[in-house]
Amino acid sequence: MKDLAKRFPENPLLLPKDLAPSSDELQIISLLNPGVFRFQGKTWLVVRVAESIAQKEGVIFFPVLNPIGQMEIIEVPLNDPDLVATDARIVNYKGLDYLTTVSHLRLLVSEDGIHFSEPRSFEPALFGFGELERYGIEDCRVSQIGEDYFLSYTAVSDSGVGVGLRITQDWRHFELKGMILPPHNKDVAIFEEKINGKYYALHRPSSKEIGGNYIWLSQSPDGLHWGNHKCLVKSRPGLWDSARVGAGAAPIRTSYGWLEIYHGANEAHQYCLGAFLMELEDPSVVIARTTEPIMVPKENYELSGFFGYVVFTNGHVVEGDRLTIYYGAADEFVCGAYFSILEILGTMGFGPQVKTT
Ligand code: MAN
Repeated sequence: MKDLAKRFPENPLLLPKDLAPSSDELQIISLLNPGVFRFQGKTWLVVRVAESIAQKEGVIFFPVLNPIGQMEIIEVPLNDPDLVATDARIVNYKGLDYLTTVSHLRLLVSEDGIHFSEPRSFEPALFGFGELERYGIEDCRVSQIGEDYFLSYTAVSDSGVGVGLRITQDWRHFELKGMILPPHNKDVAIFEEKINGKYYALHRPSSKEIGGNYIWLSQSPDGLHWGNHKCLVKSRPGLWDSARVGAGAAPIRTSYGWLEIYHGANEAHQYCLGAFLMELEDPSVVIARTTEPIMVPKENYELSGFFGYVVFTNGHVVEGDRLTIYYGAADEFVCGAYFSILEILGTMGFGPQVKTT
């Protein structure tokens, strides 16, 4: 298995202790899965900050936002027969699902793409707002279309997991567009250009009975209302992406097609990265897909943490052939890695190194 990623020697770039929690009684459990954008000549991250309350022996606490956006803590004895707590990320109590952490999004800025700090005079944090974001907002993708930055993120509540959208031009004022795709859906990557006058997005609805966790494509006249959905990329039995697949950040335009870096996981919840290529004029046509992953967890900070054996990306910067991805490692740390776009295309049989006779 060939791992094409050149990890930053400075990894992990961000650890939970590097930021202050959003209030005194909370602690940051994880910093992960940043959206990425360029603005005013600098590299910016929209990092997911997952918080909880300090745990004490014999009980489990889980946080939820109340209708006016304040954090409330639910406390349950660990030996309560109505509690099912077998996954670090999610618990079930009296038949209802809860997250063990609540996430908000934090803006960080860097001159060199390696050392990040909180910016002055910008909205530093974005929190869940309203009924459909009571369990927080997560895994934001940032797509720049003209002057507008589209923030598509996972909105979690007791009603389910859907996709929220906010739009900004200046990173100070945000228009809240509400839920653009209802539960169960996440991993929305909006293309940064219109194609034949239409907006396009990759998304990941899930079905518990028939179907699975597949990547879909949809179209929109305005970036808000999405239709003409098509199922594009499925999980593959017996391979590294056998249980779920989901889009990373906005597809990258190359002369061979739209290149998408995606995550895939197997039944043991081990997350790797792969790539696929869509036709430029009609992205509903998938031209190629990597058989092997292009990045596999292997460093200590990817193998153990809040949820080990995870590399997950939803943000990148493209400069010529160099693709810099920022990624969540072990669901706890923010890291960076470089790829050569031509090398990724080469593993799918495209690029200048392919001889045509
Ligand atoms: C999964 C994981 C969690 C996340 C929830 C809700 O369980 O990705 O990290 O909080 O889904 O999106």
